[in-house]
Amino acid sequence: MPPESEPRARPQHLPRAKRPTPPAEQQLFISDLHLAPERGQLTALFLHWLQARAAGGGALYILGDLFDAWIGDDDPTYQDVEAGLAALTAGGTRCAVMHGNRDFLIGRRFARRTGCELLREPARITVAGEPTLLMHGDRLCTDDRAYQRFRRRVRNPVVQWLFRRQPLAKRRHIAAAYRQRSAAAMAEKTAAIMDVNADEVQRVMRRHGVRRLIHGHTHRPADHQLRIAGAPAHRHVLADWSIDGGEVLVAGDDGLRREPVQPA
Ligand code: LP5
Ligand code: MN
Repeated sequence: MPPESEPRARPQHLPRAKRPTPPAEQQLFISDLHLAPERGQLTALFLHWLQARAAGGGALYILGDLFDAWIGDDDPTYQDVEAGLAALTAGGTRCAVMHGNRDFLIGRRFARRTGCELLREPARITVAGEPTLLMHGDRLCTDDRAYQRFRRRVRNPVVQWLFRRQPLAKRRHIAAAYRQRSAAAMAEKTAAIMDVNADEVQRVMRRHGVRRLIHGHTHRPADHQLRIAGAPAHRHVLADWSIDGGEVLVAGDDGLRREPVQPA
């Protein structure tokens, strides 16, 4: 579901943002920005938001698909984004990045350059005083058998090793071919198949002993109430971003709330 392309913007020319910074204990959760070189306005929106809202303390959790396609840490395409993240972490905000189904090749060199921590999925952390599980969300879509087969294939370390050995141009070409095949396959799938499987959600939450789950991937932002072993539980689905804006899930002293991200 990529947003339409648009002229390239130059984020480094943005006016300096004011900094009404969050208190240190706030945790910010985002996912599915799908940043791409042809979507410069979206990159500009994100970089501005990093300075104006995320900076100054607390923790930012990026739960997958920050990038539309990550083909290796040696790709210079996203240097502007890396610089923005490096400035954020240098300023004292912690930033954790989880792999999504588009950027699972993000590696240690990216982490070193940006000061971000790579967060293994699923990650169990404390949010608003409660044990909470963080995931990208694609693993929960177990009804989408064709995708799960594709996932096993591209997560295979040997396949990844072979892919990384290819020149950048060839990797770009392969990623574009995957995208094209995937878009064609998705056009044939029902919305229900591409959503999370309710039994899998229950199984994962029980296994990790949590009653709160935060994930992205499905682009269906909502706060779901469910019951686990008879007790109330919550599944928070993060929103995807576009040039028209985005959304952040904010956890602070007052619990969880959604905050819009609007273009200037
Ligand atoms: O992300 P989204 O929402 O668009 O779609 C996903 C699923 N699609 C994917 C595929 C990615 O979009 C491809 C981009 C990868 C970029 C990274 C490059 C690094 C490659 C490294 C290799 C080691 O994840 C989609 C789900 C959907 O979410 C909802 O959950 O349905 O899954 C599919 O559509 C998969 C298809 O069902 C099967 C695709 C078969 C592709 C076959 C490969 C063709 C070989 C081409 C040759 C070179
Ligand atoms: Mn995804």
